[in-house]
Amino acid sequence: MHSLSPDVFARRRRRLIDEVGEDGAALVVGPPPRNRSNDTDYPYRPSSDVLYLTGFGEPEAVVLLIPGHDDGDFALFVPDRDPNYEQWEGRRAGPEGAKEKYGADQAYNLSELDEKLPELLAGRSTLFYSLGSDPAMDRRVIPWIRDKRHRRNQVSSIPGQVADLRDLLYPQRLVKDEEELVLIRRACEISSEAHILAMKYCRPGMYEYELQALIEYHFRRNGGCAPAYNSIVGAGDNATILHYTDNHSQIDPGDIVLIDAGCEYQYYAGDITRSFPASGSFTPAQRDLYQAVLDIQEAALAEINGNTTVEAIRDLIARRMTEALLNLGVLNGDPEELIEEKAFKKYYPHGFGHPLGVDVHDVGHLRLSEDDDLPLVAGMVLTLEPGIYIPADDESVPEEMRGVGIRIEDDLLVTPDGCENLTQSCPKSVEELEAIVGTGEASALNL
Ligand SMILES: [Mn+2]
Repeated sequence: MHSLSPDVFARRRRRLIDEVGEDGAALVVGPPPRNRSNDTDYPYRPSSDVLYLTGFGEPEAVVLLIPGHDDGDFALFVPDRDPNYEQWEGRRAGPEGAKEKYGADQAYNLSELDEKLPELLAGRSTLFYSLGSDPAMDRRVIPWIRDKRHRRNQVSSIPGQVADLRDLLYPQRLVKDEEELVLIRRACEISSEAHILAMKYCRPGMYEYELQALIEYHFRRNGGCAPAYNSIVGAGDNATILHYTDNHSQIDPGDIVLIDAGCEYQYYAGDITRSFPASGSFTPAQRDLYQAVLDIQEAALAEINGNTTVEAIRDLIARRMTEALLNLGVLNGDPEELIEEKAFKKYYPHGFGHPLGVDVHDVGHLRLSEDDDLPLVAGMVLTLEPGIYIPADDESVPEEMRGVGIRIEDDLLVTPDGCENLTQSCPKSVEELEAIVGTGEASALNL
């Protein structure tokens, strides 16, 4: 099992501390556990920003970076130790553990937060905080700021302005360091193996959730914390629903099965989509649609490098997608007009990808879609995932193509001159898919 060394977190905090400067402070607040039903919670997933800066995984942790503070830059507030809680629910690090294991210069119990925070913020003019990212956190933080503003008349040493922490932290999170790339590579590898398992053991007559179970079994068995997002296993026209997660239909022999699933390994996400024929062979119409998506994906992949932009890739895909839909008889009309109108959006309504990292849609606001005109930079990891989805009831499309959904998604590390496909090992050519689907020894899994 890999994990990040304390040095990695210290380096990340140092970069942020240098940007915040001695006039400011940075505050990151982890969310509380979320209730699932009655007295049962969802498994706790720490805030990605807390994880990125500390690796600390307990609920409601508060990270405070106070550059140049006499007692050290890095203060961590952690849940109070409580023998009763720990007997029932699990171990807690407490302030001592926060110092020893997580490198905090100053560590406090969460119960000390309201008393300690004003003290630690004294003399700072700007508080960097991600206001609006989580309403529950804001409800907690806004009163601090409001109270401080009230008290400002008497105590001039309390921060009077709030700046957006995301402007400093997200550009940093977007470009991956060598240590985290090790974890991302492993997340991608486990994800790829899981897709191969699903391909091998797919049989018409199975239920979608059986393939989901195989995939998630493989994730967990290899040390994955969880699926990085809800696994999508859609057969037939379920594949045309972009975020289909019911996964409870039976798979018919003529179906294309679309699986979009990725492993979260040490809090880093993999994200792969494959679409394959349940029976092991494509119909001619399915094959034409599939090959069209694959050609577009490979054309775009060849253009991704550290010297291009999101806009250039998006334009290339818009053009290629329009041409492909015309060739397939799905769209009709003048190519230039159709591109101008974005007519392809009816059949390919999403962006071509997104950055990948601690979050599956990494660093919040970026989707590489619509109006983003972001330069691609070496060290970014992003997905490339064109698709074509033909609604079952679309009578303007040749009948044999209706109710087919295809998406092909790989995870790419941008390099100065090109990109490295981190999910290369997951089969995607027509020949590879037809050769592998259904070849698993049924007795091995008691199918
Ligand atoms: Mn994706």
